[in-house]
Amino acid sequence: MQLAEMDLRRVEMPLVSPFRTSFGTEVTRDILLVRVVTNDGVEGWGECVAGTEPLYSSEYVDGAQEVIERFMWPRLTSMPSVRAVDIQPVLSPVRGHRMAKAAIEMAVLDAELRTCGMRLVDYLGGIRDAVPAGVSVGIEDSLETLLDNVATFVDAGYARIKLKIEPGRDVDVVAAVRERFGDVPLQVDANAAYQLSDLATLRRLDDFGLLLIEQPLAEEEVRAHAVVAAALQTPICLDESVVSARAAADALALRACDIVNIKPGRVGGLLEARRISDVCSAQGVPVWCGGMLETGIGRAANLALAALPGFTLPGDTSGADRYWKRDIVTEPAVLIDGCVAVPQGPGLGVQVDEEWLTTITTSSVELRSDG
Ligand code: OSB
Ligand code: MG
Repeated sequence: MQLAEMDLRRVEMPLVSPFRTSFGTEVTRDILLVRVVTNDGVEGWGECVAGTEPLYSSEYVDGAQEVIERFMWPRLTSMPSVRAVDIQPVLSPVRGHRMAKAAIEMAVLDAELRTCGMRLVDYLGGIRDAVPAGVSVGIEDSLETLLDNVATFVDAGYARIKLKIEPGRDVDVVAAVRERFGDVPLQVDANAAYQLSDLATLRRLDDFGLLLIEQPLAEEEVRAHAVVAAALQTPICLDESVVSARAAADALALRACDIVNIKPGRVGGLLEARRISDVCSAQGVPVWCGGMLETGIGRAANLALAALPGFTLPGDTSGADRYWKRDIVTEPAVLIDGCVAVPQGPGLGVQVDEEWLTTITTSSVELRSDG
C-alpha cells in the first residue's frame, strides 16, 4: 500500500459543557484529523488527541501538525510502501510526538483494513461487541452542580463514574458523591496535581472504596507513585506516566501501579496500546481504555481496543452526546445498558459525515506524494 495523499484538517468542535481538570478547562476542541488516500484510492481517517495547549502532556495540536508536515510526511513518502506496522519504526527517528504518530498510524490502519475488509476489533484481537462505559466528570466550583452532573450520568446508566480531583477539591467531593449515590462504582483522576508531601490527603481517599486513584503525581515520578501505592489500600492507576510498553513494564516492575489506563494517542498508536495490554495481561494487571474527548473517529478506535480481553474495567468510552451536539460520524456512539457498541464495519467501522465536517473545518492542508 502506498500513500498518495495526506490531508491535515482542523475542526472546531464546542463541547456540550466545559470540561475542567486540574490542568485547565476545555470549552471548545480544536481537533487535528488526518485523512490518507492510498494509491488505490482507499481512504483512511485518524484523529490526533493533542489539546490546544501543552497542559496534559508536552504535546499540543499546532505542534502535532507541524511535526507531521515537516518531519513525518517526508519519511512516509520516502517508503516504497507502507502498512500500519511500519509507522512506528519509520517514524522512530523523530523523538516523542506520540499523539501525532498515533493519528497517522490510525489513518493508515483504517485504510489498510478497509482495503482487505477487516474490522479493527478483529485485527486487534477484540472479543466483545459492546464495552462497558464509564464517564469522566469535570471539576466544578459548586458541589451542587457537580452532584447534578453525576446524577445525570448515573441516571443515563454509566457503568462507573470518574471524578476529576485536585488539591482542595478531593476528599470532600468524593465524600459528597458517596453520600448521595451510595456504592456507585467510583474512581478519581488527579492528572498529576499532587506531590508526595500530599500523601496524608491521598490516604484519606482510602475510606471511600474507590476502584482506583489515577495519576496522583507527575508524569516522571514513577518511583514516587510506588511509595503512594504501598501506602494506600486503593489501587493506583497510571495514565500520563505510561508513554510506552517499556514504560508500562518498568512501572509494573517498580510496583508503581496496580492498574493501567491505556490511551492510543498517549503511547504513539493502537499497536503500542495493544503491546501495553499484552504486558499487563501477562502480569495479571487490569487495564482500561482512557479517553481524550475524542470525536467519533478516535472513539471508534478506542471502542475496538476496549474490546480486548485484558480491558476488564469500564473505560472513558462514553456516548457521543456526553461531548458533542453533533459528532462528525454518521452513526455516533450511544450508551445502551451501560455499554457502547464496537463499530462493525471494516477499518474503524465509522463513516465520516463529510458535509458536516466541511462546515466545521477551520483549515486544511493537502500533502501529496511525488511518486
Ligand atoms: O486524564 O483521562 C484524562 C480528557 C482530556 C485529557 C486527559 C484526560 C481526559 C479525561 C476525559 O478524563 C475522558 C473522556 O474522553 O471522556
Ligand atoms: Mg487521566
